[in-house]
Formats: sequence, C-alpha cells, structure tokens
Amino acid sequence: PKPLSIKALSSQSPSPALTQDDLKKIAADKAVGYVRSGMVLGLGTGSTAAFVVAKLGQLLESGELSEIVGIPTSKRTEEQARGLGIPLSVLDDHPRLDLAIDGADEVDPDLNLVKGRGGALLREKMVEAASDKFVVVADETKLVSGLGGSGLAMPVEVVQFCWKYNLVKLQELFEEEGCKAKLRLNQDGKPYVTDNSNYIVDLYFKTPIKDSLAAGKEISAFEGVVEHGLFLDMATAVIIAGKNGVEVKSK
Ligand code: ABF
Repeated sequence: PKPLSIKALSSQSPSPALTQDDLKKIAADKAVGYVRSGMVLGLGTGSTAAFVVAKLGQLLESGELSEIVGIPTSKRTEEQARGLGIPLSVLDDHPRLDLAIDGADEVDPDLNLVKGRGGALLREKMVEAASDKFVVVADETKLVSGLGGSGLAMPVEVVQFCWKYNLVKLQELFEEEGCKAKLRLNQDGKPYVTDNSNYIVDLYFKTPIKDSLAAGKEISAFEGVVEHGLFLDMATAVIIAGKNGVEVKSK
C-alpha cells in the first residue's frame, strides 16, 4: 500500500442544518480517504465507525477499493462488515496493521482519548496499538478540555470474578476527582458482558482527571483490571466534523 500522509488541517463550508449523524458521516467519509487498496485495516466500533465500515463496503462494491482486509474490534462490527462482504481476518494472522479508523467518546487538545462507552475498548486498544496509523473519527460534541471532563463514563474492563474489589479500588483511587464507580448494567438490570466475557466498571468524574498518564498506570496496576478506556498518545490524527466544517488535527 501507498504510504499514508495526513495533512494538518482542512475545512469545508459551514452547514448549520447538519444533524449529528451527518457530521459523523462527514468525518467517516474523510477518514476513508486515507484507505488504499491492499491495506490491512482496523475496523472500529460505534455509530461513527459504522459509517466508516458502510463506506468501505460501498467502495469495495463499486471497485474503487480492492484487496483490503479488515480486523474488526467487536462482534458487532464483524457482523456489519461480513454483511457488506468486507474480507475479514484476526489480529493473530495480521499482527501489524496499516491503518485503524475508530470513533471516540472524548478527545482532548493533545489528541488523547476516552473510548469504550460502546464496550469494545479491549479489542479497540489491541487493534489500534498494532496499527501503523490510527485515525479517529468524531463529531465536535466529543471535544473536551480534559479527559473525564464530559461527566460521562470512563470505562474499565475487569474480570467478573472480582469486579466489586475493582469497583471499590477505582472509586478510592479517584476520590479527589469526586469519582463514582458503577458496574455497567444492561437494560434488564443484568451486568453488561463484553465480547471477552468481562464486566465493565464505569467511572464518572466530577472534574477532569488531573494526570491521565499516571491514572492509566494506576488503574492497570489493580489485579483483575483487564484494560481501561484512556487511549493516550495513540491517535495519529483526529477528524472532527462540526457545524462549521471538518478539521483534521494531527500531531
Ligand atoms: C467506539 O464507539 C468507542 O470506543 C466509543 O466508545 C464509541 C463511540 O461511539 P459513537 O461513534 O457512536 O459515538 O468508537
């Protein structure tokens, strides 16, 4: 595949009537512009990433793309991609990917991310860590000044056996940030189970996390924690679609 070059900034004319889904689709279409025939691609999870997968399906069908191989980050994405005829494989057969494209829950000014509200954080992190480039697709509602600052969940995947131990430990760890830790539940009140058969403890912060790097290390150090939703220094570029245009931020 041709090398991927990511330009610093581009924009398009303001369109105030755009819905959030329109914005997600604009970001997705722009990200697909980085895909070349022959690439091994990480396929993200979530509603924005689903627009990426849909577009890839279209381009394969029209013959504009060929010979790509997708590594899905969740069973949901795997089903969608399979339905669209996208050739799929697994990380063990392709331990090095050319490019991964995925959504995010929060994006800070340094392109650090919170991910995993969709529950797929473990496979997302593995696939994205294995990718030469990781392009994030998001609408402007995902921008925060500091991670954890949206007041929404920052997920931690834990083994089922000791989830309460981790819940208590995590809440204590972030006491200063006014953190509430909650086991993620399904609508039927039963625990949400990830694709890897683990539970998720969601952390709700009152104030942004002071030192995300230290926080990530401290979370990972607890026995029984499998992965956390802080994706630090991983994104090559973030494509943010807003009512005033689309912006490509890269380091
Ligand atoms: C995945 O889907 C995640 O890591 C994140 O949790 C979520 C974002 O979903 P959406 O694009 O639907 O907002 O990318």
